[in-house]
Amino acid sequence: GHSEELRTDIVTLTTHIIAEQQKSGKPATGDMSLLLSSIGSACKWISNVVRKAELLKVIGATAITNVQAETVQKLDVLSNEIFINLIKGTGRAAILVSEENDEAIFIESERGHYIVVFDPLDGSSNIDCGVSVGTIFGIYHVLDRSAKPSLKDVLRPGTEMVAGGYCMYGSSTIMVLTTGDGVDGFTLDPNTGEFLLTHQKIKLGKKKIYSINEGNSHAFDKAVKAYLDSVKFPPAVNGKVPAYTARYVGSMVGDVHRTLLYGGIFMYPTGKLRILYECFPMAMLMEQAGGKASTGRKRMLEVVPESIHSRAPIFLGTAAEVDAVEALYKKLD
Ligand code: AHM
Ligand code: MG
Repeated sequence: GHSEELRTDIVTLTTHIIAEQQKSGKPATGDMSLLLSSIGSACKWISNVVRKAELLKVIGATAITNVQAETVQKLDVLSNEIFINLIKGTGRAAILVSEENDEAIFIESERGHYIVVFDPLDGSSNIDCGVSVGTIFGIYHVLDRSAKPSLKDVLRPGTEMVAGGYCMYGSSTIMVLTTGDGVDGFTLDPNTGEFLLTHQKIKLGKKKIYSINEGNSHAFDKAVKAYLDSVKFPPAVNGKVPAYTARYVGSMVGDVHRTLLYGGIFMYPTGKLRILYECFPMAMLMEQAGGKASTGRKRMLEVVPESIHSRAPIFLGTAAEVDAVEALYKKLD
């Protein structure tokens, strides 16, 4: 039979980041490459704990109770510690903002010029039933390298983000990243422990899918209700009703990942999701993949968060769908 030749033209997350930096022609210190590659390492470790979680609960339970009735650490707390330690270890960050920490973390010694905002394990309410969860992150430069880092460096519009992405712990572990020149995806190869470039320059798919927690309908604005009606009850074309398909994982990375690859629109209109480390990175990815992201009333990336954990409504996906939502807001507000 025909045996497939082993490929040798391998592009890893790290080599890809370095190549992109060189291509951009900007003088680079390698700080950003180091940061992104440490985010990659953090995600591998988080992937590992996520994948062991169920087994540890069942098999590890007795072993753990023997050691002073200590409770098993929650996965989101564990993921947060992993992420923080790996980023701090690069010496390239000045401020860290995590969903898990009420206050921003200002790095005192070995400080660099970057700010990393992140949700170490988003969608963790899904973990006990094996549904995909993920890490979301964004990166800013500090405003002024010679000044002492402050919250002013963080409370900035998403248009100033220099990189954003997520890592999804799904049927495989996949890292999706933008540094402002398109979106690329890297799949974790469990054999070599490398993130390999598997999805080059992702462009939003074209399927008609809407994704929303409709249990919150009682709280939806008129515009959202009107939009939902329009996708569920479109006028018939040649005797067929071109209704959309509904998909809702309830895990932002899962819902955004599907939206990127297949197309459609993801909505969380009641303002649960956090601007800095949930909305901005996903909005940046969408725009870089040819889509849009909006609060319904304005471009998501132009929002300026009032505080590090501020929330906003979000609509993201295919440009035409997001435009339709915005038009309804203009009309019905
Ligand atoms: P979390 O940060 O507490 O995990 O909440 C964020 C998650 C998102 O992943 C997801 O889009 C949303 O909450 C789902 O919310 P709901 O369960 O209300 O539909
Ligand atoms: Mg979250």
